[in-house]
Amino acid sequence: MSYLILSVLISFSASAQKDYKLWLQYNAIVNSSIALEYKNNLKGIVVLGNSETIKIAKKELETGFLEMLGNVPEIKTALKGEYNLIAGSQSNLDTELKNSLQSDFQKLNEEGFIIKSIAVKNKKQLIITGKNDIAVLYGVFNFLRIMQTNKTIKNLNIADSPKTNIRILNHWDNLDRTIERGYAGFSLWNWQKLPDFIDQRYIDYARANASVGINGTVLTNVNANALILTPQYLEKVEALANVFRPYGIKVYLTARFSAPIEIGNLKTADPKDSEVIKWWKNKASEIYKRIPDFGGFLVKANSEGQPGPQNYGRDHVDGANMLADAVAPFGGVIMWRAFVYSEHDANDRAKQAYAEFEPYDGKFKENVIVQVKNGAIDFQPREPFHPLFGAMPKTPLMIEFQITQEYLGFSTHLVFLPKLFQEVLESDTYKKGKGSTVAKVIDGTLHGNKITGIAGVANIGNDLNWTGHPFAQANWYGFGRLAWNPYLDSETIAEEWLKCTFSNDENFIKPVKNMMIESREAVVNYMTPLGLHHIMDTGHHYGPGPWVSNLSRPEWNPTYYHKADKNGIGFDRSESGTNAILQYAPEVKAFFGNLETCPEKDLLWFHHVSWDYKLKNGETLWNGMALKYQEGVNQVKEMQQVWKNAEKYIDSERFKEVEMLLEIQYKEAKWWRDACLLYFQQFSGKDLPAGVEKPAQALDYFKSLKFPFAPGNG
Ligand code: GCW
Repeated sequence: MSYLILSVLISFSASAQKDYKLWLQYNAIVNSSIALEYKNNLKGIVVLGNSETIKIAKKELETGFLEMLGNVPEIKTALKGEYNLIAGSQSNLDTELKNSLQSDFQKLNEEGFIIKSIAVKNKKQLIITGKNDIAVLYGVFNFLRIMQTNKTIKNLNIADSPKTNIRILNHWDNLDRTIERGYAGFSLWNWQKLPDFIDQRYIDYARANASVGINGTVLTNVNANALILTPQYLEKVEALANVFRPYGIKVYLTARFSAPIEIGNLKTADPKDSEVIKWWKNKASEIYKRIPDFGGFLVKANSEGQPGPQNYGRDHVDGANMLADAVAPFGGVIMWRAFVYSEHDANDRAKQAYAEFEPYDGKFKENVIVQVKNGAIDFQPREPFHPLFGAMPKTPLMIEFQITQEYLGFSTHLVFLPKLFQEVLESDTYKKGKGSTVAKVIDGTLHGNKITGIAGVANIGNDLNWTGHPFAQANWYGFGRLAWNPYLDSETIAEEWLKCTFSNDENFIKPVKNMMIESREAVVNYMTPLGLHHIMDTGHHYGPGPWVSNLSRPEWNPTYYHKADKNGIGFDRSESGTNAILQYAPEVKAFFGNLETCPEKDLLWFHHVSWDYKLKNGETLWNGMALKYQEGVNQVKEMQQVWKNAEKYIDSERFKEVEMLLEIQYKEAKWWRDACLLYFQQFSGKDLPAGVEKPAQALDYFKSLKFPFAPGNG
């Protein structure tokens, strides 16, 4: 092999490995004083216990030290001398250590950890502990993050517990390995080779999740296939569960409501039918025999054509409670989705989930948690928070975010989603007075719920870099961090991620972090500014399609959402319109309902206003909207510049990937701007204001674009 080919191959694989390694790069620490501090203060490692989980923790520490500092401290089997890193769970600590940490342990829940500099018999040590081995593993990953971000370890005193119980990825993965709304290749789950072939990817996936505290995974699409519940598949699920278990990750499945008919030979799936009840009970015990820590079921029922209890004249409570009874003896939960709307309901789609679910408050069994999307329509670049948050005080609600970018440019556009997630989590529902934030609803503190959770629709596939776009890894990472602590600031998350993924160099971090933070507003600006929503093209949802009006269901048409006409644009959800604002607390209703107080970022979500409506900056709505579209385009251009300047700080492969993707994003931002403005201009009848570039093509051109094989669209 020639030298050239060889070196190309080597550099390719080295670089591809970087992409694959996500935020666990463990780059050598270049700051010599920090490196020295670690070396001087950590001369030995004592790992207590010998479970699979503890072995993983130990290996992780060894890898981390070796890669970041060039060598591993002495591995000791018992505590001797000083400057040791001790890692082990409470029950494995000696009495003296246990006693000295008593008050710290009191602060922890089952999954929380302590990282603390302590003195034992006057000897300095650093301890990582928790109530069980999984908690220790979380502590180890946290410690390695401290190392990766080059923080000092002088006087560490951390006691950190996750604020939610169920921190879960929802994979919309089909059994044929296609992924609904997946843009990073095919499903990781190789059903054909399971259970005997364990792909290294499963292990790496579990490790990555554990490193950010994710503790659950729903393997299958909510548009469910009953076959996953047959023995043939359960055997495969069991194999995955065995891989994930030592990483603290529970497996869940989607339950197709009609499964008793499809795979159980019953005539009905009526949740009140005794045969059906028995079938699910047996199915649950069959699953738990294989997977004793099986998490439970996620169910999409009577939504977008999925079967459900309503097919038998029953309601969501009947359906959820029947399944809840089946898994309750084994400690399982039912995550029942509130994503419902009907084409037979002339009501504003944004009102339907609340209208249907709010009356069910207090009626679900204890082990049911209702899963509610962050907004009332569908994972748009921006939506006001879902009115169900805070409205069901007697029912645990979990939030569902979409990490995969169905409506935000697939895996082609760089959009840092934790900024979006944070905006929702911080929103104040006012349901129990000021400060009743969505975060407090879902972490259970507002209403004192026992089960709590956050779900994220995964953006992971079998692409080399897992998520299609190198920066989409940050959305997986950030989701995990916010699931652990919904009060984290997205800037903190961006900074951590950048340091762990690329470099600690401040000259790199500062501008690139700003770029990430800005990226969310950029996508809103060039797709759906000022509260516009759901104007994406049909079916695949890629690119603009504000003109689409021919779909069978009215609420699938973009024209339903923007309601542009000669007089103006926007969906009137105020008192003069559908009065959807009535579903919010009075303070919020007043705030959104009044043009004076409604934030302009939500304006067209709640109001239909004239093209001449005066915005706060003095511009007319038409001019302001056009300028927003232009601003979005300009922001992407700036992102490109920031990235160019970052070239010298990182490897060339990831630099190039992102550079090419940003070029596409820039092209497509212009596409969005031009297509939307040309279309809306037909109604406004006004010229584009100064500062907005003239469209390069006519409207018909944009309308003619078709994407027959767009990914993720079934
Ligand atoms: O946003 C819509 C998507 C569907 C998805 C559905 C849901 C899994 O377009 O692809 O189906 O939401 O969340 O159930």
